[in-house]
Amino acid sequence: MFEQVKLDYAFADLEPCIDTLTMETHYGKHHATYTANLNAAAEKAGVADKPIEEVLSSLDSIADPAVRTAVRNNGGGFYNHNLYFANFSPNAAKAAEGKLAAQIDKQFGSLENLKEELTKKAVGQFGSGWAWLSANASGELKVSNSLNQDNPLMDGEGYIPLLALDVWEHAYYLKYKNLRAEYIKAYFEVLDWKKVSERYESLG
Ligand code: MN3
Repeated sequence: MFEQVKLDYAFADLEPCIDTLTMETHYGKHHATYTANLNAAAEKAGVADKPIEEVLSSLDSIADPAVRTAVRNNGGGFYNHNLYFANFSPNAAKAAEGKLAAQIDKQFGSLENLKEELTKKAVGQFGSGWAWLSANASGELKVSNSLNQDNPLMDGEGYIPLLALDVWEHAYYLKYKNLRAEYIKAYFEVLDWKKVSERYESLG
């Protein structure tokens, strides 16, 4: 049984950056639906007892194409949103810490440069999708984007997501309408770099 991440903040706590109605709809409806649909599809695929990371890294092992697509879309939707919501905080740390801070400086020069790269990928994602910061087993960072509910686990390159930036319209349309770039700025106001830094350390 796959379960939605429990939030350590209330829906209203991310105001005004992420509004309450969007949180209620996004977590309570969209994410809940992906999770329910994943549980049904994973049962059919015989992967309900596996860790989600393993399921998404080995989609080719699901023989039935329709079931495989259902696991890909809903499993992605489940995993991606768990990471997206878990990384928010009303008291978000605005700077990376420890090993992650050092690696960001090494590869990108500064956190501001990294945020610019992420913003470019997020703004440039045509249609629905995500922007990502991921790390591989050597600790190297990578910025990327993906279509629909796909994520770096599905690429088979050994990168594990640290940060997930949802650019589906449902993530921002109620408040920001067509202004995706405004939403992305607001996203960074409530993205907790302490949580992202801890996640990086936990992988290493
Ligand atoms: Mn979403």
